[in-house]
Amino acid sequence: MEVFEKQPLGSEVALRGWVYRVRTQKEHVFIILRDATGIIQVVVDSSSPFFSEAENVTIESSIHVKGIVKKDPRAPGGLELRATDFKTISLAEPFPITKGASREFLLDVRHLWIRSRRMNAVLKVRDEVFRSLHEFFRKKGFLEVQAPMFITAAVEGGASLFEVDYFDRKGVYLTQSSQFYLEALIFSLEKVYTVAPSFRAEKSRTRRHLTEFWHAEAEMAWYTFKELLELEEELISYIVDQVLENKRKELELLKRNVTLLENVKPPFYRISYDEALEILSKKGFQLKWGEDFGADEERALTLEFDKPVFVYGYPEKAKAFYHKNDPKRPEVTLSADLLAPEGYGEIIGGGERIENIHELLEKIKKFGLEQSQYEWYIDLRRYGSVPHSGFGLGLDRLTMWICGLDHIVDAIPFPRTIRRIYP
Ligand code: NSS
Repeated sequence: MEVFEKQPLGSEVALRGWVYRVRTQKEHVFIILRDATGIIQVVVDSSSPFFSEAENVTIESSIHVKGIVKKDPRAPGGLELRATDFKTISLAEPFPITKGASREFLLDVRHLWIRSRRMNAVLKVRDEVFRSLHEFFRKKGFLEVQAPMFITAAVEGGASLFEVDYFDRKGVYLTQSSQFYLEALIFSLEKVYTVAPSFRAEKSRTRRHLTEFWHAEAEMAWYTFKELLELEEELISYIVDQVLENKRKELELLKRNVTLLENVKPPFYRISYDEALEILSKKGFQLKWGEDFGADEERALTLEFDKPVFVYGYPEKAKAFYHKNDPKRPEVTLSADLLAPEGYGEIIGGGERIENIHELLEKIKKFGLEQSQYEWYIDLRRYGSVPHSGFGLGLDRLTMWICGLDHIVDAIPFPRTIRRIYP
Protein backbone atom coordinates (compact mmCIF):
# COMPACT_ATOMS: atom_id res chain seq x y z
CA MET A 1 0.00 0.00 0.00
CA GLU A 2 2.70 2.43 -0.99
CA VAL A 3 0.29 5.06 -2.34
CA PHE A 4 -1.52 5.05 0.96
CA GLU A 5 1.63 5.38 3.05
CA LYS A 6 2.60 8.55 1.18
CA GLN A 7 -0.67 10.33 2.04
CA PRO A 8 -0.70 12.95 4.81
CA LEU A 9 -2.80 12.13 7.87
CA GLY A 10 -6.34 13.43 7.60
CA SER A 11 -6.47 13.43 3.81
CA GLU A 12 -8.99 11.42 1.80
CA VAL A 13 -7.68 8.68 -0.49
CA ALA A 14 -9.26 6.20 -2.87
CA LEU A 15 -7.98 2.62 -2.93
CA ARG A 16 -8.72 -0.43 -5.05
CA GLY A 17 -7.85 -3.94 -4.10
CA TRP A 18 -8.86 -7.30 -2.70
CA VAL A 19 -10.10 -8.29 0.72
CA TYR A 20 -7.28 -10.10 2.48
CA ARG A 21 -9.06 -10.52 5.82
CA VAL A 22 -12.33 -9.35 7.25
CA ARG A 23 -13.74 -9.36 10.77
CA THR A 24 -16.78 -7.68 12.25
CA GLN A 25 -17.01 -6.30 15.75
CA LYS A 26 -20.18 -4.68 17.05
CA GLU A 27 -19.44 -1.15 15.89
CA HIS A 28 -16.99 -1.74 13.06
CA VAL A 29 -15.99 -3.90 10.17
CA PHE A 30 -12.23 -4.28 9.89
CA ILE A 31 -11.02 -5.14 6.41
CA ILE A 32 -7.41 -5.80 5.55
CA LEU A 33 -7.15 -4.64 1.97
CA ARG A 34 -4.49 -6.00 -0.35
CA ASP A 35 -3.09 -4.58 -3.57
CA ALA A 36 0.10 -5.22 -5.54
CA THR A 37 2.16 -3.15 -3.13
CA GLY A 38 0.99 -4.46 0.25
CA ILE A 39 -1.81 -4.45 2.83
CA ILE A 40 -3.70 -1.80 4.84
CA GLN A 41 -6.49 -1.80 7.40
CA VAL A 42 -9.82 -0.28 6.38
CA VAL A 43 -12.39 0.49 9.08
CA VAL A 44 -16.10 0.82 8.32
CA ASP A 45 -18.30 2.31 11.08
CA SER A 46 -21.73 0.88 11.84
CA SER A 47 -23.18 4.35 11.27
CA SER A 48 -22.12 4.42 7.62
CA PRO A 49 -24.68 3.63 4.88
CA PHE A 50 -22.48 0.86 3.44
CA PHE A 51 -21.92 -0.97 6.75
CA SER A 52 -23.95 -4.03 5.77
CA GLU A 53 -22.29 -4.20 2.35
CA ALA A 54 -18.88 -4.16 4.06
CA GLU A 55 -20.04 -6.70 6.63
CA ASN A 56 -21.01 -9.15 3.89
CA VAL A 57 -17.84 -8.86 1.89
CA THR A 58 -15.89 -12.11 1.53
CA ILE A 59 -12.20 -12.92 1.35
CA GLU A 60 -10.71 -12.04 -2.07
CA SER A 61 -13.68 -9.87 -3.10
CA SER A 62 -12.52 -6.88 -5.12
CA ILE A 63 -13.53 -3.49 -3.75
CA HIS A 64 -13.23 0.25 -4.19
CA VAL A 65 -12.91 2.23 -1.00
CA LYS A 66 -12.48 5.89 -0.13
CA GLY A 67 -11.52 7.11 3.30
CA ILE A 68 -9.55 9.32 5.65
CA VAL A 69 -6.01 8.37 6.63
CA LYS A 70 -5.68 7.92 10.41
CA LYS A 71 -2.90 6.82 12.71
CA ASP A 72 -3.56 3.60 14.59
CA PRO A 73 -0.72 1.76 16.30
CA ARG A 74 -2.82 -1.44 16.35
CA ALA A 75 -3.18 -1.52 12.55
CA PRO A 76 -0.55 -3.29 10.40
CA GLY A 77 1.82 -0.52 9.29
CA GLY A 78 0.51 1.87 11.97
CA LEU A 79 -2.06 3.52 9.68
CA GLU A 80 -5.63 2.82 8.78
CA LEU A 81 -8.31 4.13 6.49
CA ARG A 82 -11.67 5.29 7.96
CA ALA A 83 -14.05 4.52 5.11
CA THR A 84 -16.18 7.33 3.66
CA ASP A 85 -17.28 5.35 0.64
CA PHE A 86 -17.33 1.62 -0.13
CA LYS A 87 -18.19 -0.35 -3.22
CA THR A 88 -17.99 -4.06 -3.87
CA ILE A 89 -16.77 -4.64 -7.43
CA SER A 90 -17.03 -8.44 -7.37
CA LEU A 91 -18.15 -10.51 -4.42
CA ALA A 92 -15.91 -13.57 -4.21
CA GLU A 93 -17.21 -17.09 -3.71
CA PRO A 94 -15.82 -18.85 -0.61
CA PHE A 95 -12.06 -18.85 -1.19
CA PRO A 96 -10.72 -22.41 -1.36
CA ILE A 97 -7.40 -21.65 0.32
CA THR A 98 -7.53 -21.78 4.09
CA LYS A 99 -4.90 -22.03 6.81
CA GLY A 100 -3.09 -25.32 6.93
CA ALA A 101 -3.64 -26.18 3.25
CA SER A 102 -1.24 -28.87 2.05
CA ARG A 103 1.64 -28.16 -0.28
CA GLU A 104 0.03 -30.28 -3.02
CA PHE A 105 -3.26 -28.42 -2.72
CA LEU A 106 -1.50 -25.06 -2.96
CA LEU A 107 0.09 -26.28 -6.18
CA ASP A 108 -3.32 -27.38 -7.50
CA VAL A 109 -4.65 -23.86 -6.92
CA ARG A 110 -1.47 -22.09 -7.89
CA HIS A 111 -3.47 -19.60 -9.98
CA LEU A 112 -4.97 -18.39 -6.67
CA TRP A 113 -2.02 -19.01 -4.35
CA ILE A 114 0.14 -16.53 -6.30
CA ARG A 115 -1.95 -13.85 -4.53
CA SER A 116 -0.44 -14.81 -1.17
CA ARG A 117 1.91 -12.33 0.45
CA ARG A 118 4.69 -14.88 0.35
CA MET A 119 4.39 -15.57 -3.37
CA ASN A 120 3.98 -11.84 -3.98
CA ALA A 121 7.33 -11.23 -2.25
CA VAL A 122 9.08 -14.05 -4.15
CA LEU A 123 7.79 -12.77 -7.48
CA LYS A 124 9.05 -9.27 -6.70
CA VAL A 125 12.50 -10.64 -5.91
CA ARG A 126 12.32 -12.70 -9.10
CA ASP A 127 11.47 -9.58 -11.08
CA GLU A 128 14.50 -7.85 -9.58
CA VAL A 129 16.69 -10.82 -10.55
CA PHE A 130 15.54 -10.60 -14.19
CA ARG A 131 15.67 -6.79 -14.27
CA SER A 132 19.17 -6.50 -12.84
CA LEU A 133 20.47 -9.31 -15.05
CA HIS A 134 19.42 -7.38 -18.16
CA GLU A 135 20.89 -4.21 -16.70
CA PHE A 136 24.21 -5.93 -16.00
CA PHE A 137 24.60 -7.30 -19.52
CA ARG A 138 23.63 -3.97 -21.10
CA LYS A 139 26.19 -2.12 -18.97
CA LYS A 140 28.82 -4.64 -20.08
CA GLY A 141 28.09 -4.06 -23.77
CA PHE A 142 26.35 -7.38 -24.47
CA LEU A 143 23.63 -7.67 -27.11
CA GLU A 144 20.44 -9.53 -26.31
CA VAL A 145 19.58 -12.23 -28.84
CA GLN A 146 16.91 -14.90 -29.29
CA ALA A 147 17.32 -18.53 -30.27
CA PRO A 148 14.72 -21.07 -31.42
CA MET A 149 12.98 -23.40 -28.97
CA PHE A 150 12.42 -26.14 -31.60
CA ILE A 151 15.74 -27.82 -32.29
CA THR A 152 17.07 -31.02 -33.87
CA ALA A 153 20.19 -31.94 -31.85
CA ALA A 154 20.91 -32.36 -28.16
CA VAL A 155 23.16 -29.85 -26.42
CA GLU A 156 23.21 -31.54 -23.02
CA GLY A 157 22.83 -35.21 -23.92
CA GLY A 158 19.92 -37.15 -25.38
CA ALA A 159 18.47 -38.50 -22.13
CA SER A 160 16.66 -35.34 -21.15
CA LEU A 161 15.23 -34.32 -24.55
CA PHE A 162 11.52 -33.69 -25.03
CA GLU A 163 10.49 -34.84 -28.50
CA VAL A 164 7.66 -32.89 -30.12
CA ASP A 165 5.17 -33.75 -32.79
CA TYR A 166 6.40 -31.41 -35.54
CA PHE A 167 4.16 -32.08 -38.55
CA ASP A 168 5.47 -35.33 -40.02
CA ARG A 169 9.10 -34.88 -38.96
CA LYS A 170 10.93 -37.13 -36.54
CA GLY A 171 13.74 -35.92 -34.33
CA VAL A 172 12.42 -32.49 -33.39
CA TYR A 173 12.86 -31.50 -29.76
CA LEU A 174 12.42 -28.66 -27.30
CA THR A 175 15.71 -26.94 -26.61
CA GLN A 176 17.79 -27.76 -23.52
CA SER A 177 19.98 -24.69 -23.97
CA SER A 178 20.43 -21.90 -26.49
CA GLN A 179 24.20 -22.24 -26.27
CA PHE A 180 24.97 -23.42 -29.82
CA TYR A 181 22.96 -20.58 -31.33
CA LEU A 182 24.72 -18.07 -29.10
CA GLU A 183 28.05 -19.54 -30.23
CA ALA A 184 27.00 -18.89 -33.83
CA LEU A 185 25.97 -15.32 -32.97
CA ILE A 186 29.31 -14.31 -31.40
CA PHE A 187 30.86 -14.37 -34.88
CA SER A 188 28.61 -11.44 -35.67
CA LEU A 189 28.09 -9.70 -32.31
CA GLU A 190 30.98 -10.96 -30.13
CA LYS A 191 29.23 -10.70 -26.72
CA VAL A 192 25.66 -11.96 -26.58
CA TYR A 193 23.14 -13.14 -24.03
CA THR A 194 19.62 -14.48 -23.98
CA VAL A 195 16.92 -15.14 -21.40
CA ALA A 196 14.57 -17.95 -22.42
CA PRO A 197 12.98 -21.15 -21.20
CA SER A 198 14.95 -24.37 -21.52
CA PHE A 199 13.38 -27.80 -21.32
CA ARG A 200 14.66 -30.95 -19.67
CA ALA A 201 12.87 -34.26 -19.46
CA GLU A 202 14.51 -34.78 -16.07
CA LYS A 203 13.40 -37.96 -14.41
CA SER A 204 14.93 -36.71 -11.18
CA ARG A 205 12.30 -35.56 -8.70
CA THR A 206 14.45 -33.22 -6.67
CA ARG A 207 13.88 -29.88 -4.99
CA ARG A 208 15.83 -28.13 -7.72
CA HIS A 209 14.62 -29.56 -11.02
CA LEU A 210 11.95 -28.18 -13.29
CA THR A 211 11.10 -29.60 -16.70
CA GLU A 212 10.77 -26.04 -18.02
CA PHE A 213 13.13 -23.52 -16.44
CA TRP A 214 14.29 -19.98 -17.20
CA HIS A 215 17.78 -19.92 -18.53
CA ALA A 216 20.05 -16.89 -18.87
CA GLU A 217 22.89 -17.76 -21.19
CA ALA A 218 25.86 -15.74 -22.35
CA GLU A 219 28.60 -16.40 -24.87
CA MET A 220 31.69 -14.31 -25.49
CA ALA A 221 34.25 -14.35 -28.29
CA TRP A 222 37.89 -14.16 -27.15
CA TYR A 223 37.09 -14.73 -23.45
CA THR A 224 39.50 -16.97 -21.59
CA PHE A 225 38.39 -19.35 -18.87
CA LYS A 226 39.70 -16.94 -16.22
CA GLU A 227 37.75 -14.01 -17.69
CA LEU A 228 34.65 -16.17 -17.83
CA LEU A 229 34.70 -16.90 -14.10
CA GLU A 230 35.29 -13.24 -13.31
CA LEU A 231 32.28 -12.26 -15.39
CA GLU A 232 30.11 -14.87 -13.65
CA GLU A 233 31.03 -13.75 -10.14
CA GLU A 234 30.51 -10.12 -11.09
CA LEU A 235 27.06 -10.90 -12.50
CA ILE A 236 25.90 -12.87 -9.45
CA SER A 237 27.27 -10.24 -7.05
CA TYR A 238 25.51 -7.49 -9.01
CA ILE A 239 22.14 -9.27 -8.93
CA VAL A 240 22.37 -10.08 -5.21
CA ASP A 241 23.40 -6.50 -4.49
CA GLN A 242 20.46 -5.09 -6.45
CA VAL A 243 18.01 -7.38 -4.66
CA LEU A 244 19.45 -6.27 -1.30
CA GLU A 245 19.15 -2.66 -2.31
CA ASN A 246 15.67 -2.74 -3.84
CA LYS A 247 13.86 -5.68 -2.27
CA ARG A 248 14.70 -5.53 1.45
CA LYS A 249 11.08 -5.55 2.52
CA GLU A 250 10.40 -8.69 0.51
CA LEU A 251 13.45 -10.50 1.91
CA GLU A 252 12.30 -9.57 5.39
CA LEU A 253 8.81 -10.91 4.73
CA LEU A 254 10.44 -14.14 3.53
CA LYS A 255 12.55 -14.18 6.72
CA ARG A 256 15.69 -14.41 4.63
CA ASN A 257 18.96 -14.12 6.51
CA VAL A 258 20.46 -11.17 4.62
CA THR A 259 23.88 -11.22 6.29
CA LEU A 260 24.65 -14.29 4.20
CA LEU A 261 23.66 -12.44 1.04
CA GLU A 262 25.66 -9.37 2.01
CA ASN A 263 28.70 -11.60 1.91
CA VAL A 264 28.24 -12.29 -1.81
CA LYS A 265 31.09 -10.26 -3.27
CA PRO A 266 33.93 -11.17 -5.61
CA PRO A 267 36.13 -13.08 -5.52
CA PHE A 268 34.17 -16.28 -4.97
CA TYR A 269 35.96 -19.42 -3.83
CA ARG A 270 37.59 -21.57 -6.49
CA ILE A 271 38.26 -25.24 -5.87
CA SER A 272 39.20 -27.94 -8.34
CA TYR A 273 37.09 -31.02 -8.95
CA ASP A 274 39.84 -33.04 -7.27
CA GLU A 275 39.74 -30.85 -4.15
CA ALA A 276 35.96 -31.13 -4.08
CA LEU A 277 36.25 -34.90 -4.26
CA GLU A 278 38.63 -34.85 -1.31
CA ILE A 279 36.30 -32.73 0.82
CA LEU A 280 33.46 -35.08 -0.09
CA SER A 281 35.37 -38.21 0.76
CA LYS A 282 36.11 -36.78 4.23
CA LYS A 283 32.38 -36.32 4.60
CA GLY A 284 31.75 -39.94 3.75
CA PHE A 285 30.84 -39.70 0.05
CA GLN A 286 32.42 -42.54 -1.90
CA LEU A 287 32.66 -41.04 -5.39
CA LYS A 288 34.95 -42.41 -8.08
CA TRP A 289 37.10 -39.92 -9.95
CA GLY A 290 35.17 -39.00 -13.10
CA GLU A 291 31.68 -39.07 -11.65
CA ASP A 292 29.61 -35.90 -11.66
CA PHE A 293 28.17 -34.52 -8.42
CA GLY A 294 24.50 -34.84 -7.65
CA ALA A 295 22.30 -32.71 -5.43
CA ASP A 296 23.43 -34.50 -2.25
CA GLU A 297 27.12 -34.03 -2.95
CA GLU A 298 26.67 -30.38 -3.86
CA ARG A 299 24.63 -29.82 -0.76
CA ALA A 300 27.31 -31.30 1.48
CA LEU A 301 30.00 -29.37 -0.33
CA THR A 302 28.37 -25.95 -0.24
CA LEU A 303 27.49 -26.19 3.44
CA GLU A 304 31.24 -25.72 3.91
CA PHE A 305 31.26 -22.29 2.25
CA ASP A 306 29.89 -18.90 3.25
CA LYS A 307 29.68 -17.60 -0.31
CA PRO A 308 29.40 -19.09 -3.79
CA VAL A 309 32.11 -21.48 -4.87
CA PHE A 310 33.37 -22.43 -8.33
CA VAL A 311 34.23 -26.05 -8.87
CA TYR A 312 36.49 -26.17 -11.93
CA GLY A 313 38.29 -28.79 -13.95
CA TYR A 314 35.62 -31.50 -14.22
CA PRO A 315 36.74 -34.73 -15.85
CA GLU A 316 36.05 -34.96 -19.57
CA LYS A 317 33.42 -37.68 -19.12
CA ALA A 318 31.45 -35.73 -16.51
CA LYS A 319 30.74 -32.82 -18.85
CA ALA A 320 29.13 -32.33 -22.28
CA PHE A 321 31.20 -32.86 -25.44
CA TYR A 322 31.62 -29.16 -26.35
CA HIS A 323 33.88 -28.39 -23.37
CA LYS A 324 37.52 -27.74 -24.19
CA ASN A 325 40.04 -30.06 -22.56
CA ASP A 326 42.69 -28.41 -20.45
CA PRO A 327 45.85 -28.37 -22.62
CA LYS A 328 47.94 -28.80 -19.45
CA ARG A 329 45.92 -31.75 -18.23
CA PRO A 330 43.83 -33.24 -21.05
CA GLU A 331 41.76 -35.59 -18.87
CA VAL A 332 39.93 -32.59 -17.39
CA THR A 333 38.02 -29.77 -19.05
CA LEU A 334 38.12 -25.98 -18.78
CA SER A 335 34.68 -26.11 -17.24
CA ALA A 336 33.26 -24.77 -14.00
CA ASP A 337 30.00 -24.99 -12.12
CA LEU A 338 29.14 -22.20 -9.76
CA LEU A 339 27.57 -23.57 -6.58
CA ALA A 340 25.44 -21.40 -4.33
CA PRO A 341 26.22 -21.70 -0.60
CA GLU A 342 23.98 -22.90 2.27
CA GLY A 343 23.44 -26.24 0.58
CA TYR A 344 21.83 -24.85 -2.57
CA GLY A 345 24.36 -26.11 -5.10
CA GLU A 346 24.71 -25.54 -8.84
CA ILE A 347 23.29 -22.36 -10.30
CA ILE A 348 25.67 -21.93 -13.26
CA GLY A 349 27.33 -24.31 -15.66
CA GLY A 350 29.90 -22.95 -18.07
CA GLY A 351 33.33 -23.16 -19.61
CA GLU A 352 35.63 -22.55 -22.49
CA ARG A 353 34.49 -24.15 -25.76
CA ILE A 354 36.45 -26.24 -28.21
CA GLU A 355 37.53 -23.91 -31.01
CA ASN A 356 39.61 -26.36 -33.05
CA ILE A 357 37.69 -28.41 -35.63
CA HIS A 358 39.78 -31.57 -35.27
CA GLU A 359 39.42 -31.52 -31.53
CA LEU A 360 35.68 -31.09 -31.87
CA LEU A 361 35.28 -33.91 -34.40
CA GLU A 362 37.30 -36.20 -32.18
CA LYS A 363 35.20 -35.35 -29.14
CA ILE A 364 31.94 -35.92 -31.04
CA LYS A 365 33.22 -39.38 -32.02
CA LYS A 366 34.47 -40.16 -28.53
CA PHE A 367 31.06 -39.32 -27.09
CA GLY A 368 29.35 -41.59 -29.62
CA LEU A 369 27.42 -38.73 -31.19
CA GLU A 370 26.25 -38.47 -34.79
CA GLN A 371 28.46 -35.96 -36.61
CA SER A 372 25.78 -35.21 -39.22
CA GLN A 373 23.55 -33.84 -36.45
CA TYR A 374 26.08 -31.17 -35.59
CA GLU A 375 27.19 -30.00 -39.04
CA TRP A 376 26.25 -26.35 -38.64
CA TYR A 377 27.87 -26.26 -35.21
CA ILE A 378 31.06 -27.76 -36.66
CA ASP A 379 30.90 -25.16 -39.45
CA LEU A 380 31.56 -22.46 -36.86
CA ARG A 381 35.08 -23.93 -36.54
CA ARG A 382 35.60 -23.77 -40.32
CA TYR A 383 35.19 -20.04 -40.85
CA GLY A 384 37.36 -17.91 -38.64
CA SER A 385 37.10 -19.85 -35.39
CA VAL A 386 38.08 -18.01 -32.20
CA PRO A 387 38.66 -18.95 -28.58
CA HIS A 388 35.41 -18.38 -26.74
CA SER A 389 33.61 -19.11 -23.49
CA GLY A 390 30.09 -19.02 -22.13
CA PHE A 391 27.75 -20.10 -19.41
CA GLY A 392 24.15 -20.85 -18.50
CA LEU A 393 22.51 -19.58 -15.31
CA GLY A 394 19.30 -21.11 -13.94
CA LEU A 395 17.19 -18.12 -12.93
CA ASP A 396 14.68 -20.17 -10.95
CA ARG A 397 17.50 -21.70 -8.93
CA LEU A 398 19.06 -18.29 -8.41
CA THR A 399 15.73 -16.89 -7.19
CA MET A 400 15.27 -19.93 -4.94
CA TRP A 401 18.64 -19.36 -3.26
CA ILE A 402 18.30 -15.58 -2.93
CA CYS A 403 14.85 -16.00 -1.36
CA GLY A 404 16.05 -18.90 0.81
CA LEU A 405 13.28 -21.24 -0.43
CA ASP A 406 13.39 -24.95 0.17
CA HIS A 407 11.83 -25.97 -3.15
CA ILE A 408 12.31 -24.62 -6.68
CA VAL A 409 8.57 -24.76 -7.45
CA ASP A 410 8.13 -21.80 -5.11
CA ALA A 411 10.52 -19.66 -7.15
CA ILE A 412 8.37 -19.58 -10.32
CA PRO A 413 4.67 -18.66 -10.65
CA PHE A 414 3.54 -21.71 -12.63
CA PRO A 415 6.05 -24.54 -12.15
CA ARG A 416 6.42 -27.39 -14.60
CA THR A 417 7.73 -30.60 -13.10
CA ILE A 418 7.66 -34.28 -13.97
CA ARG A 419 4.26 -34.57 -12.28
CA ARG A 420 2.77 -31.13 -12.78
CA ILE A 421 1.68 -29.21 -15.86
CA TYR A 422 -1.51 -27.67 -14.41
CA PRO A 423 -2.51 -24.90 -13.84
O1 NSS B 1 23.06 -28.03 -18.09
S1 NSS B 1 23.71 -26.83 -17.63
O2 NSS B 1 24.59 -26.99 -16.50
N1 NSS B 1 24.54 -26.13 -18.79
C1 NSS B 1 24.00 -25.81 -19.96
O3 NSS B 1 22.86 -26.02 -20.34
C2 NSS B 1 24.94 -25.04 -20.90
N2 NSS B 1 24.63 -25.40 -22.28
C3 NSS B 1 24.73 -23.58 -20.63
C4 NSS B 1 25.69 -22.70 -21.39
O4 NSS B 1 26.88 -22.86 -21.18
N3 NSS B 1 25.20 -21.84 -22.25
O5 NSS B 1 22.55 -25.86 -17.21
C5 NSS B 1 22.87 -24.54 -16.82
C6 NSS B 1 22.10 -24.15 -15.59
C7 NSS B 1 22.35 -25.03 -14.37
O6 NSS B 1 23.50 -24.62 -13.68
C8 NSS B 1 21.09 -24.82 -13.57
O7 NSS B 1 21.17 -23.62 -12.83
C9 NSS B 1 20.04 -24.64 -14.64
O8 NSS B 1 20.72 -24.28 -15.84
N4 NSS B 1 19.28 -25.89 -14.85
C10 NSS B 1 18.08 -26.13 -14.31
N5 NSS B 1 17.28 -25.39 -13.52
C11 NSS B 1 16.10 -25.92 -13.15
N6 NSS B 1 15.67 -27.13 -13.53
C12 NSS B 1 16.43 -27.91 -14.32
N7 NSS B 1 15.98 -29.12 -14.72
C13 NSS B 1 17.70 -27.41 -14.75
N8 NSS B 1 18.69 -27.90 -15.53
C14 NSS B 1 19.63 -26.95 -15.58
